[in-house]
Amino acid sequence: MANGEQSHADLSQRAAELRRLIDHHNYLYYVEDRPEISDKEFDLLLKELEELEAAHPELITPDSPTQRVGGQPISAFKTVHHRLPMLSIGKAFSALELREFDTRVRKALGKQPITYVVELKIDGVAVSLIYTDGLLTLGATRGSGKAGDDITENLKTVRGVPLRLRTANPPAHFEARGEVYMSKADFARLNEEVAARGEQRYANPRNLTAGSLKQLDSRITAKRRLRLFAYSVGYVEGIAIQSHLEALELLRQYGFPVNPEIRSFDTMDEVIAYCESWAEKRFDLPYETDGLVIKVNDFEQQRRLGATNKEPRWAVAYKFEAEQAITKIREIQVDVGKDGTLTPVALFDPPVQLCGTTVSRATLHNAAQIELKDIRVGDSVIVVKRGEIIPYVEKALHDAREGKEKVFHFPTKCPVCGAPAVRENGAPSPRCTATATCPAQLQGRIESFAKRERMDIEGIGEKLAEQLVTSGLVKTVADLYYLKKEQLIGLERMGELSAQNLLDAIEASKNRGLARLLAGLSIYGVGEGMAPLLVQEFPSIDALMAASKEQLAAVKGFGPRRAESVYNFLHGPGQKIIHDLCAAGVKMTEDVKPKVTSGPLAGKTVVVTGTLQNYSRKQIEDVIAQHGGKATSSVSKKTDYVVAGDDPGSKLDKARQLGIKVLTEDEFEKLIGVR
Ligand code: 3BD
Repeated sequence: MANGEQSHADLSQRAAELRRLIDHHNYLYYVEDRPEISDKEFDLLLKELEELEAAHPELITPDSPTQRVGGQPISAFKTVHHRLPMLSIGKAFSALELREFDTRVRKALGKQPITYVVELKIDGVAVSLIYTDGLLTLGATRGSGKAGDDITENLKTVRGVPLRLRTANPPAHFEARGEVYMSKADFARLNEEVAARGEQRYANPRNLTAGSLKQLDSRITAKRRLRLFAYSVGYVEGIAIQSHLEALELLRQYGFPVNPEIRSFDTMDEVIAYCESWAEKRFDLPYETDGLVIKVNDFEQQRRLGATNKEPRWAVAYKFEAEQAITKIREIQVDVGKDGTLTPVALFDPPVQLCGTTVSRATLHNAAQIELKDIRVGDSVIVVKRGEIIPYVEKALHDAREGKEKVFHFPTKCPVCGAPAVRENGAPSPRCTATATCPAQLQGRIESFAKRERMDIEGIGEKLAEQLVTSGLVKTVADLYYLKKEQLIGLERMGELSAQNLLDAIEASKNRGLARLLAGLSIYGVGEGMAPLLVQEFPSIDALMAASKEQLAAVKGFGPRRAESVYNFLHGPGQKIIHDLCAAGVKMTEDVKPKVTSGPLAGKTVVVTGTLQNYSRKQIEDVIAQHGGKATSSVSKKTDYVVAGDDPGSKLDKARQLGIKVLTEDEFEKLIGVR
């Protein structure tokens, strides 16, 4: 071999060594918080690996630390549906409310001992990280909790996010959940840079974190020095975890940064003392927190407590005191919503700082509230904000009046279209009567139609909805489906490519099904909650049009008012809209699954554990449902069958303990008659 030249095997070994060293030092820095080498030495290792891989691209591995910063920017984020919803958390604003939580928990669990785990609530952005056979394969935002954006490339740039789990035998599927955040110091430095470029400063680290994760070019995200604290485990296959403390320990072992201030206690008194100990200390932390999260440790207890459709009953977020400020109302502006409701908004002079954000306006809710609180233009007012909750005007300081304050006369005409605004008997605010033509209402309806939970038309937000209305291109939501590329290109800041993307997104929305379509039509009383109930009974638009008011009123959760509203829409202004949507090819039916009430699994609860040969998890759950059964995730006395595949988890042991019938995949198929 020539001088200085190394064999390929040597190079490959060096690359592996460098990867190991870099991962190790990353781990020491971001997880253990005790670096052993300087940033400079670290950069040298990274640079050596980069050069080695540049010269020998065949040495690159998907989990190489050089792969954290990806290649080309992408044009849009894909939507990711979370396998298990990312729930939100109920809030407690005082020690009293924490005690009420404790009482509810103890009442539900009987006289069992309870261990609570208490964590700082990091003020960042919640994300999900999915590892397949140990390798990071998907990273997503929490989004609505049901579905978020695929931001894998951006999350790879977050230091401390392991690209591969630190274990020799990783589970087949592992989902970590955590909060991405930015340190106060990094925030201050980046904000300086932003200001130096003449751009608007960010109000707080959370906004800058959220903005960084929304970048389509991960090279920008990489410069933002984002960090992560993992706080729980989502969907996993191939391992059994019994408690939250075990989950945190596992996350730590797998190489995730877990917050060091987490403690556990057996009494609410101790929990409260720990929470209160952070009231002032939190300002000394290197990152921002907005409270603490208290969780029941034991998973079996968590399961028994369960969750509402929004939040688990086994966790609560303790929020630090709300912040207040005094300012003056310079003006009261009136906004018009999608259903025509006029909403008064106070504009403040000067704007005030609350919970790290600048507040220059706040809703006054409705005309009735202004009267009740006797709020006048020019009044000094107390503005309150609690964490992420929208700021509001608590009260006017009547004693501070100087005599120049003016009583606010609510408009009797819509401030946007000039049509009469009428306050019906008992209504808190007037409504604009030009339902079909008022541009503000139309804009609101378009935005609402395009929302992710409804027709999910990417690209239509406040700005574009406004442009579509003011340009006259869209007069009902049905017009969206008749837009032409040339018309769109005429709009401000709309190029050929974005016009095509928009048309593609609109085209793709045609198949969302009747329930989401109905939820998108801004029919009073019909949203995401009610629309599925309606289509369960009337799974096509023809069936719905043929329904009488009485039949509609009989739908679960409906009643005469909602029925009247649906009926009047369908046989009034909705008629043409539906006709146009239909003619454009928008799907007008819903594939509702009929309820199976007979069959070998009718009324039976089935738990699946391990990997099956012929079915994915989703498929087996569907098959169980098709045969009248209910698939659940954990084994209890109520379980009728456990189907065990390869590598079954602790559920199998539990089933045996409880004497529950265990089936092999073959036996299961025989039972349902497919073999
Ligand atoms: C944190 C839900 C549960 C697993 C649901 C109990 C609501 C943001 O440090 N635990 C934490 C933190 C957040 C959490 C849970 N533990 N949920 C947690 C959390 N230590 N910040 N969150 N989230 C995450 C949310 N995000 C945006 C909009 C609405 N809710």
